[in-house]
Amino acid sequence: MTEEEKAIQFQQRIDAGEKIEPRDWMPDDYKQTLFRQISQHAHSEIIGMQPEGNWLLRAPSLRAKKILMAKIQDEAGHGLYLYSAAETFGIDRTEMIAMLHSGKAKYSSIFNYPALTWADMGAIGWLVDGAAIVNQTMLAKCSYGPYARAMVRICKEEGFHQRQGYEIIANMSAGTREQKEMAQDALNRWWEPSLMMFGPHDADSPHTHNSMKWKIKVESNDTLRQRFIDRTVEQAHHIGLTIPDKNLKYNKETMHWETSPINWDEFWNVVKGNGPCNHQRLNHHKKYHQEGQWVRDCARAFEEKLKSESAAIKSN
Ligand code: FAQ
Repeated sequence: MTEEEKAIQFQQRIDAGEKIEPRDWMPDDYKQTLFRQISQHAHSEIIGMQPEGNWLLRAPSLRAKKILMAKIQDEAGHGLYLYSAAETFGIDRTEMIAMLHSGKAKYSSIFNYPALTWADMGAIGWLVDGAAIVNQTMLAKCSYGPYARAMVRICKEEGFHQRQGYEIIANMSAGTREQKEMAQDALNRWWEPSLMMFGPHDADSPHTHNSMKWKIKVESNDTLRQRFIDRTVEQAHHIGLTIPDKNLKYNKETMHWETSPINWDEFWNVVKGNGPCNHQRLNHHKKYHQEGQWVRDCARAFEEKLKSESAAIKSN
């Protein structure tokens, strides 16, 4: 088959809803788009452990600490599934981490904001994991098999993450005046950055057209953002919190909540590396990656030892 015929057949498989697997033929652009997105997603899960890790030793009860610990460990697991899915393109994790450290690979803008109080643990679970679920439930239908399968598993855990965050915020909202103020303050600070997680508007998103044609994304950035807004506004009202947007209004005709324009200058500034915590997050990752070198060396030496022992057994 010519390259052109292969491309036509590939698109027919996508249109028919078939999954593409690592050994199947696929266009280079499809590969590159997926590799960029999956590796960025993996880095986000790992860098995303930092804002919550910061609060582990200050959790207000043993129960809260155990839940937070389990959640952070889940995020590490998500990173591992996603690095494995990205490795199906023949680039190993060492290279992906080098790309993160050099600034060639991004991670989600949301993790460049500081977690200032315990209420932020609630806001991260409720809003950040809440946004992640909306996005990832869609990605579970993605055309690339390894990514779609990783997403199914991840979404199950994200459901628990969102609920534990909402529980923290709901309890604080129903608590003392100071606790309610902390919950409101966390919502004020995390609301707009959470809306930015979905990426630029569809009209300004360079990748959406091809990603939707290839069913990497089956819904657009704006559609998903609106779904998140509609869900979250109701959840905030239910526990007596106010969405920090003076232009928020319900449109009875469209049956959607309308919000103020998003500050895209801030978004691009954060994406370009100038957010409040970009340097801190990346330096932290570099430091502990370097300090963990001996663990990787031991694991590699052990693997070599096993290989040579099994070769010796086979030759006897
Ligand atoms: N941050 O054309 P589009 C989580 C970039 S996991 C930084 O719309 P696309 C769990 C984009 O890369 C959160 N960069 O791009 C958790 C592109 O840059 P490039 C992570 C962003 O890919 C919770 C350019 O802008 N989730 O939260 C962002 O079609 C708590 C143009 O954008 C995922 O990664 C952003 N927010 O759509 C963990 C989900 N948005 O390469 C720990 C998978 C856009 O041209 C604690 N990713 N950019 O230079 C996706 O679904 C997509 O990649 C989008 C962007 C929707 C993020």
